Amino acid sequence: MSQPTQSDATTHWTPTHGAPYRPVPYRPERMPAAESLARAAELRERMARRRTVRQFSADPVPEQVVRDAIACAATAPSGAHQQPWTFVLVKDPEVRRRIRAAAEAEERLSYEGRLGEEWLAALRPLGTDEVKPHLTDAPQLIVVFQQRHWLGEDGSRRKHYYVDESVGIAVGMLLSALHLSGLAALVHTPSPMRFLREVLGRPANEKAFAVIPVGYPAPECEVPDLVRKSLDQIVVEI
Ligand code: IYR
Repeated sequence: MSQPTQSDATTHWTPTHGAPYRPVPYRPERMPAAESLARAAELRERMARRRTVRQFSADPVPEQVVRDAIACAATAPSGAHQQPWTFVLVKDPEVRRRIRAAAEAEERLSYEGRLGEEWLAALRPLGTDEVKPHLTDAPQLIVVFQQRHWLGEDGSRRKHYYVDESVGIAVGMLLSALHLSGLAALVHTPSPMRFLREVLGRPANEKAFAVIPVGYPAPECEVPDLVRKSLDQIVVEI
């Protein structure tokens, strides 16, 4: 089959190579149980060391690590394999200043009362506030958009399914990939996020999902002393 051209890809994109169902064999080599156990234990330990970071060093990170992490995220399962996500890597310092100014303006209203007392009380032990230096200071900034529906270059629309779930899974995989590659990140959700589509010039079918600064923790970085729930508290075996 010939490769689709760019224009085919944007106007006639399909999640497989076209209907009807045409399965291909999948025969990954089975991992011996002992190796699975060892890997799982090691992974559990490494993942437990991931922390959300709000104070970043200005040191640059290898950009290919970020690209590879995004490529990992993009292997996520998605509703009808529609891959309803766009990852915008924001490098332009002026654009980042605009994002920070707009986010801090919204956050100020939120922290000054818009969130409500119950929500503000829930955040207090985490020490968050409306000042968001990471938006300009972290060496990399990824803005993740959900494609609420498909929009072809010719204006054609198609429904997307399970968009929240799909993009949530992809962002989880992105955070894991970044962490396991040695980088720190933060999932920041300025609210409301409408301004991001405008500032980043994204099309009408896209809705911002999260802003993710990426880098190394600053030497003076501190994090809240969090308690993670034990497996007993979160796993039910029936
Ligand atoms: N979006 C705000 C508030 C905030 C909300 C939750 I829920 C958090 O877990 C953390 C922060 C902010 O980014 O500060």
